[in-house]
Amino acid sequence: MKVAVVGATGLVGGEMLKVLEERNFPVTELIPVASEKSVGKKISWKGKDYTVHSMQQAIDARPAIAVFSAGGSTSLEWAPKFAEVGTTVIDNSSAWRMNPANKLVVPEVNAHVLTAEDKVIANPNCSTIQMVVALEPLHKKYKVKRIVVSTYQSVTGTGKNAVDQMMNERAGKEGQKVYPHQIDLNVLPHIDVFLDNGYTKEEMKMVNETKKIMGDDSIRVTATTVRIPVIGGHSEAVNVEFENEFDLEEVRNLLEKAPGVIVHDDVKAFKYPMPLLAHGKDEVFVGRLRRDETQPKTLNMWIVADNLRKGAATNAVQIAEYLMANKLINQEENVAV
Ligand code: 11C
Repeated sequence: MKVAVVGATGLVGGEMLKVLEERNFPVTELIPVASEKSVGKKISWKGKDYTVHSMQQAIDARPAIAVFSAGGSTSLEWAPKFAEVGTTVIDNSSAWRMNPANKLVVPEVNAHVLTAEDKVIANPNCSTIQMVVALEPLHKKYKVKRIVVSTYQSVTGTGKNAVDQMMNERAGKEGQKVYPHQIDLNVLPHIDVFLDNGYTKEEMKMVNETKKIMGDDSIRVTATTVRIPVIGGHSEAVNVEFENEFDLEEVRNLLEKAPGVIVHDDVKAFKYPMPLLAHGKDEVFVGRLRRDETQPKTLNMWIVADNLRKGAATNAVQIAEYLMANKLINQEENVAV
């Protein structure tokens, strides 16, 4: 099928192309889309060169699927125009996530909410995705009551310029700054903009998106999101209180059987998830499983995933795979001839 990758020259767009190739997604025609300054340039995919299209050229090609990683305002303007010609948009920005009419999907948790009428589907924030993948199997069994999460997020979540800032600082070079402070050899308790309630937008995404994806407004979430000078993925210390009592061995078994989760937990062998381990992988890694000894029915866990893969590109491609497998997209009329 025809697939448009909007924002193909960005960090997430690049990862999207890799994931489409690795998972052998049945792309008959790739339509890379980028900003006007890149239109007409070539990008290489699966050993072939493809011309970068403008938005309008991509719409005229009527792709079956368009995966967007081009920011909220671009998505607000252009996603509905793709939808009008029958394309299903899977959008990585926050633009549509909390709109009641748009589904917010992590396939391991709530793919079942998707229907053929969903033409603009939202891909959640990376730090939310990895947390809900690990919590869903435990929620089903013990019912999550309250989550206290602190994150340790990779600079790749900000984009290429942030990686450059960190590497320039590391090499003692001058360069463009995207953070208000040095990031290398530092930690910033600040991701996205500050809101009137004193939290950041990233923190409130974790609060609101978690409830929507898990389909349970009663789950209480409080978050502190932190940027650290790391590349491979986001890490999270999660303290989760359940409605019901749990058994630690059973928790481990549930997580071992859960789709998309790898339990990496043997402290005697210094085995715990780290960004270096998760980098380039599609799974969510879980470790440091232990009881909170200060409160009943409460578990501490450490969750790590590659934010550009499961946190963005992989999740979007998995949504596309689900739509395809369940015949929820216009595959026939858009097939290239
Ligand atoms: C970060 N989580 O690490 C952000 C990036 O809403 O999709 C992704 C922002 C979003 O900075």
